[in-house]
Order: sequence, then structure tokens, then C-alpha cells
Amino acid sequence: MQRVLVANRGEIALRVIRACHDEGLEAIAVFSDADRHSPHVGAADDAVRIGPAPAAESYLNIQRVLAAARASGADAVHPGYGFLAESAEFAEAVEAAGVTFVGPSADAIRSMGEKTEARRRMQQSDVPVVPGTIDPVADVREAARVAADIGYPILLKAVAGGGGKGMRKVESEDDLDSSFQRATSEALKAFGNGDVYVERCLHRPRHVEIQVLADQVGHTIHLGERECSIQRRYQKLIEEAPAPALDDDTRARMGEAAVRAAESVDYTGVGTVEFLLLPDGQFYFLEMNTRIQVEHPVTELVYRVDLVREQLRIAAGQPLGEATMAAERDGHAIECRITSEDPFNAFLPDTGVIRYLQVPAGPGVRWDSGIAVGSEIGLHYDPLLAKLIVWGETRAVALARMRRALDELTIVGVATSQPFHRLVMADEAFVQGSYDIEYVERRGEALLETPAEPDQIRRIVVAAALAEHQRQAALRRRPPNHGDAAHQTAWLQAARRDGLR
Ligand code: MV4
Repeated sequence: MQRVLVANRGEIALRVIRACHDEGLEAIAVFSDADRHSPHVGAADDAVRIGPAPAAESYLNIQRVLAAARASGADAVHPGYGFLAESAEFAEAVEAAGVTFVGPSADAIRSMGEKTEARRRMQQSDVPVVPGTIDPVADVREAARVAADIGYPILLKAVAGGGGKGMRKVESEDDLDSSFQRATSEALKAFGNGDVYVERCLHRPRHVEIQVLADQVGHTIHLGERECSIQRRYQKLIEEAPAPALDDDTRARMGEAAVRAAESVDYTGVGTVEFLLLPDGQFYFLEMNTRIQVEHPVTELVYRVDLVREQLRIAAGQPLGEATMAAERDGHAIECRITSEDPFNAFLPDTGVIRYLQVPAGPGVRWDSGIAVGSEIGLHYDPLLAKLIVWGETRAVALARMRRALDELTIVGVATSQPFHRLVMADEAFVQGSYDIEYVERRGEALLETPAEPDQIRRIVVAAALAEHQRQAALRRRPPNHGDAAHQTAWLQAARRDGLR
């Protein structure tokens, strides 16, 4: 493996490019017309245009991404997360082209993507699943029988669903008929597969997931858990490791269950096994994500393992290293997702140009970002701008660091989730670690009514003034067109020919 096509954009593309360079590999970026000037394009050794802005015609288009791999002479493709990362068809097409897919086999992706198949394998491997059906239910009468047996409320879940898509809660038998019709027709429309199955609906669980790693020579290990309950409409906002609510015994049992889950599909690469956790310590398999995840850095910080580098090494056929196999957890890490969503306006996505950016730094602070001053934030892609991740010896130290880092962060040009994070980091329930998947729904509005402190208002006004000053100065200078990606790519190629790079 020498040259990796990074089939993604934004912060994860940059993250993967950095890991490639750490491993002495060349990284080739792909970009849509909307990303011609994006940081990941400049960070790569070369870049290939794959189409217009809409993802369906660029980052989601298997043929165009494959063509870029061929054109650039890449011998591996890293899919990142989202887009084609969990497409079995894509993994298959990459391998069929004689290129290494940095991820699990197409079969493993397929098995975990079909939720009833995943539940069957879990049951066979002694991984606890939520009471319900293993096969899809044939009709509403069968659903009613099962529901009467396990008790209401139940969830109807799409077999081809996941991540909250195609899920419907049913409170009583009165609602079953209409819910079943709606669930099946929605599933058919969204996934081209109308099959649904039944699960008992658990009351206010926590969402805890286990990071697993498996090489191609038979080692499967886990690197502990991440607590991901702070979410809104299935979009995670904050993650931390370790989980505040997990005792050592439950943690060990959950880790072992996750390893069995991975082994049940002959998993290779890094992956995540999601569980729902109840207050009594009972946990249940939810689904397995067969990709690197957005929140992987919290695990990296507490285990001191580079998970993306591990992905590359595993894909190249190397066994898990000694240090990784023996890695032990140390301290506490928290991640805040900085998105271009306005918490004071129902988290609606905002658009604009990043005019001013002051990035947090210093001890225990990590900033994984896909933006720079001048970045145009539109509506074509996911609103994730950056991830702010902190480490501390204890949870209390990590919390203090996150508050300090959020104070240092200034973004002018688009509304962001930053103020929401500041409020959560000061909230008593969060500070106590007492929260579940309903935290934002229950606590969010009250939090957002907290008046801003004068000091914070002063920072915002000063930053806006600085941004305007910089804009005026830039207009007076009229700089040459150095940001142009075509120009940049040509320059990089010339530099490489001269052995500069
Ligand atoms: C559940 C559940 C309660 N009981 N299943 C939502 C996303 C999808 N992956 C599964 N989800 C859930 N499944 C049973 N049997 C509650 C959720 C759920 C959830 C899970 C994880 C993280 C956030 C969530 C938010 C709402 C509902």
C-alpha cells in the first residue's frame, strides 16, 4: 500500500490524510465543485474532481469515486464515515477493481446492515438483544401477537434501517394497525425494503458503544466504551470516554460481548458495537457500525491509540501492534461537535462564510476541523464544522478544560452549536454524569434560556469587529488567486516533480 484515495471531505478527510502521512503513505483527495477550495484538497498530495456539489453526483457516486481511484493510481480507498462508508456494493466494487478497501469485508457490512440478520447472529453469539422478533413480522396480526407477549410500548424498526431512520414507537394495540402501515410504507420508500421487526421499547436508556479492532490474522480486541447519550434527533452532540455510569464489571461484560459481535461476522478493521444501557446495568445490542466514527477521538485520547492509523495497518495486512494490544485506558476525554446549526433557532442549519476563526489549543486540547477562514458553509453536506476534544486526568479536569477551550473558540460568519455546549458543560445534571438519551429533549430548552454573560457578549462583538476589519483590509489588498484548487493541484504536481513536496 502506497497511495490512498480518501473518498470523503471535511474534517474526516483531513484526519485520514494526516494518518496516511504519519504512515508514509501518499493521500489523494477527491472534491466536488463546492469543495474546490476546501482544506482537505490542499492537505492532500494530489486531488481529483469527482463532480458537482450534490453528493449524489460526487461523494455518493460509486463510479466517479472509482474512476478517481483509477486515475490517481491509488492502491487503497479509505471511505471515512457517511457517504459510501457502509455501502457493501462500494466495498465490493473497490476490491473488484484490485484496490484495497480500508474497512471490513462487503459480507460483514451486509450482515450488520440487515438488522434482523445482525440480531440473529448476536443471539447465536450470546450477545444480549432487546426482546422482540428475530425475523421480520409478516403482517399486523403477527406484530400484535408479539407485542401482547413482550408488552407495550414497542418499536417497529425497519430491517434495512439504522441510526433512527425507519423507526416507529407504538404505545398500545389501538395504534398498531396505522403504525404498522406507516412503518412498512416508509421503510419501502426510504430503503426499497418494507420489512419491519418488533422490539420492546426501553425506557430512557443510555447509549453506550464499544470500539473494536480486528486484524486479518485473528486478533479481535476492544478499546472500551464511549457514552453517546447527548443527542438530538439521533444526531450526537457530545460524547465522552469512559462512560460515567458504567461499573467495571458491566464494562468488562459489554466489551466481551462486543468482541463476540465482531467475531460473529469475521469482522476486520475498526468498528463500533452500539448498546442500550439501563440503570440496572442490563445492556442490549443495538447495531454495529462498520466504519470509523465521528467520535473516535475520545477513545484515541484515553487509550493513546491512533485508530485511523490502525485502520491503514490492518488493511495492509499487518497484525495489531503490541502497544495497541496492551493499551490501557488513562484519564477522561470529552468531545463537543461544533456544527453550523443555531441552537437558538431550533438547531436549524446556518450558512455563510467563515470570516474569523480563533481555534482553542494548549494542554489536553485537540481540534479536528475541516474549516478555515474563507470556508463557504452551504447546505450540500453535513453541518459538522469541527470537533473539539479534550483530555484530562479525571472527568472534572476534562470538564474544566472543555469550558476553557470553548471560551477560547471564536467562530464568526455562521451560527454554531458552541453556545449550547457551553451551557451543557455548566449544567448540574451533565456535570454529575446523570443523563440519558432524552437529556436534550428534556433539558435543552431550559438550558438555552440561560442569559449570556456580559463577558461572552463582549467576546462576540469584538470578534465580529475583527472579522469586519480583516474583510476590509483583504478587499484593499485584492490578493492573487492562490486558493484556486486547480492552480493548487498544478502547483503540487510541479513541486512533486521537483522532489519538493
Ligand atoms: C431503541 C430505543 C429504545 N428501545 N430500541 C434510535 C436509533 C437507532 N439506532 C435505535 N434507536 C433506539 N432504539 C429499543 N428497543 C431507543 C432508541 C433511541 C436512541 C438510541 C440511541 C441513541 C439515541 C436514541 C434516541 C432516541 C431513541
